[in-house]
Amino acid sequence: MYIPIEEEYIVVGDVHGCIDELKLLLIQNGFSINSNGLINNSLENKSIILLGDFIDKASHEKLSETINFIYKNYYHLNQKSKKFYLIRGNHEEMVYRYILNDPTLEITPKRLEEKKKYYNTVSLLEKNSNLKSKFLKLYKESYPWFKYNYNGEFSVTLTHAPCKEEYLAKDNEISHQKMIKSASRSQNRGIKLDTLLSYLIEEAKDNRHYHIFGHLSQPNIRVFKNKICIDTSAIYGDSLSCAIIKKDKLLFDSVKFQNRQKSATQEYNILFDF
Ligand SMILES: [Mn+2]
Repeated sequence: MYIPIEEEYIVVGDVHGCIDELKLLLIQNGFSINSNGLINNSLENKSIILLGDFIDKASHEKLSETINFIYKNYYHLNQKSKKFYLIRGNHEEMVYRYILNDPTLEITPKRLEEKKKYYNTVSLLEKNSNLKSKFLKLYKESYPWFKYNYNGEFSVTLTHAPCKEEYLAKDNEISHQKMIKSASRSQNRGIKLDTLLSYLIEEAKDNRHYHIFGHLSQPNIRVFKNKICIDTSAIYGDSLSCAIIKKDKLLFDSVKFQNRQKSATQEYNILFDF
């Protein structure tokens, strides 16, 4: 879906329940948040885009706060014109399938273990129907890609996961799946990301038609030519990052993990590690 080029965008990487960091990042970028948790929309030409995976991994308390904050502000900011966009991540998709008992999701002992281990939002939504209906509404508002097409020299395509160019910004079921989720690292342990996702390096170009994605939980923003990963592992105790798109400029900003909840742990598999 193409987004208006008259707007300035703040594109935030994988939030995973890091609500304190999300608020701080927005404030750091000129937004204010009132005592009711509403984002001030006097910044008329600034829009917010979340790059997907705003749920899971965090505590139930922080996940509730995150869903409530996004829900409230999604409808608040989009009253007159669209100012808040949601990209669909693999975590939103899996949680959606679990809570709607998707018949194509075979429930095996392994699945039940994964549900507990990776998708802890499911048990939260199962016990809170109000939060569940908010999540479902947000899920239906989310989309696999947005594209900012400034001119022939500069564009930015946004997806949750990296994908091959043949799938990028395409509207068919396979392309949507590819933009939501890339090859699983948990099922390819020991393989370097640069091997697993070698197409990213092969397809990268020295031009200003950028592809920005999250999903790969990196220690910092990773850039190779026009391919950029902005998932900087907030819930793993690193930072929450954003890209700022303003006319034909691309900038970045981050806030550190605030230690207001327990961080998750992971072993880094670094992208563009050469
Ligand atoms: Mn993801």
